[in-house]
Amino acid sequence: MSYQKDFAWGCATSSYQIEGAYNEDGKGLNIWDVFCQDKGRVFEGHTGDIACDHYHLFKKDVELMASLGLKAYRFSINWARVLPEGTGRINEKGIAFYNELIDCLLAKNITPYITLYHWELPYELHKQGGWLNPNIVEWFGEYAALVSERFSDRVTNFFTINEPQVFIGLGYITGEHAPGLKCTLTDQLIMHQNVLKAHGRAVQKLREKAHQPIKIGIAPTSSMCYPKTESKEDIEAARQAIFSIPEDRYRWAWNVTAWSDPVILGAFPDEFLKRFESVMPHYSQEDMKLISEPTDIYGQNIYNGIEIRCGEDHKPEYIKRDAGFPYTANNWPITPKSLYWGPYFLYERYKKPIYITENGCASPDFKSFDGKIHDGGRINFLERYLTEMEKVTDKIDLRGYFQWSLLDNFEWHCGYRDRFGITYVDFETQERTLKDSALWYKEYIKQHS
Ligand code: IFM
Repeated sequence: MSYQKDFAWGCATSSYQIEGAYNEDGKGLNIWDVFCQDKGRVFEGHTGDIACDHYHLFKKDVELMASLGLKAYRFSINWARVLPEGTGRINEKGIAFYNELIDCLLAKNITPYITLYHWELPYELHKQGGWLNPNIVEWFGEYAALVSERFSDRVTNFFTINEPQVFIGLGYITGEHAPGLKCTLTDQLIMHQNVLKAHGRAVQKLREKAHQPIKIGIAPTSSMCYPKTESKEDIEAARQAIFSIPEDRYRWAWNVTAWSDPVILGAFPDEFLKRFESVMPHYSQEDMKLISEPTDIYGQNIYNGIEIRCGEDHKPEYIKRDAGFPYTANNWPITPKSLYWGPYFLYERYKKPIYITENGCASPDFKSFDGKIHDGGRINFLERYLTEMEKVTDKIDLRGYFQWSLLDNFEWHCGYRDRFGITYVDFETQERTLKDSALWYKEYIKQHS
């Protein structure tokens, strides 16, 4: 039971959540810039206009990472910063920003992992239909080609799309996230198709333009399922549950298989086909080939899970959480076993080297009289989850872990209320203070590297 030699111990962030500088140096607007202007959409009318001002403070942030001994850093490119209209005209100042960030990371021996899409859809593309327009497959391909051309001389790890479950589920089904739409099921399924095809085109383009061999994967999310006991029956029930598709019409997108099966296995799960075949857009053989363009790695964002046992009818039975069950500050259940059984089941099904591309928690952090942030709850969370993750290392090919997140940041429709960082950010002064959990993580990395 031990981590691989070059295990990528890292932190993750995303551009809109930390960069700020929303209209500087030629950047175009994206759907979140515009969504946040519509007051009442986000908690207390917060916006990502300034966020953590990482655009100006990135050197300091890389210093922080180095001080923690991080081996890897996963960040996303803000599409409209490099292509203000989404396609066509390149913004060289945006490219220069990411070049400097990458160089800074490499100078500190921190390996960069780039995510192409962490929900920053250029507003100009949204006006043309965004994910509903089939042209997005080529738009995304053009963007991927640019990223590869400009950065793959130094960056060799890429994730195409972060959490399609969330940006489709909350952005186009419930409307809580940008662009705030409640689309029909037919449109949702067209977007599902366009996302899958865009992923495939990005894989092709990243590889075509790469200056050296690179590794590519997707980074979805979903609730994991874990068995109540280690009996064969409970394990099988948890396996069935984790790969099933929620029946709730507003939550169908929150599943693993409708996204990852076509990407990795080249086919949709039967349950998905049975439920949606009459509404789904047509998929040609060529489409399926594009969607399943071979990838090298698999990312999964894991925050929590559901305990399952085998019911009397031999079907998975969801176990109700008892009174007193622990929850994070934003009300997510604390379920360390999801970081054992999640990767275990995913590796069994997809047989790809796995990265935990996000894991962490929100906690009610504030400064103590001694000026420090004693976030013991987060330490407890990380210790419990990482203890479970370590146990799975000898059963699967686990390559890395990215704690979410390096900094407190803009938590989407919850604004700056939910603090996920291991670094405390004072959003008035932009002062950064390492929390106790950051120092704990530093020590953990040291001991496990
Ligand atoms: O902040 C988000 C991130 O953007 C995507 N994954 C979950 C995190 C916490 O909600």
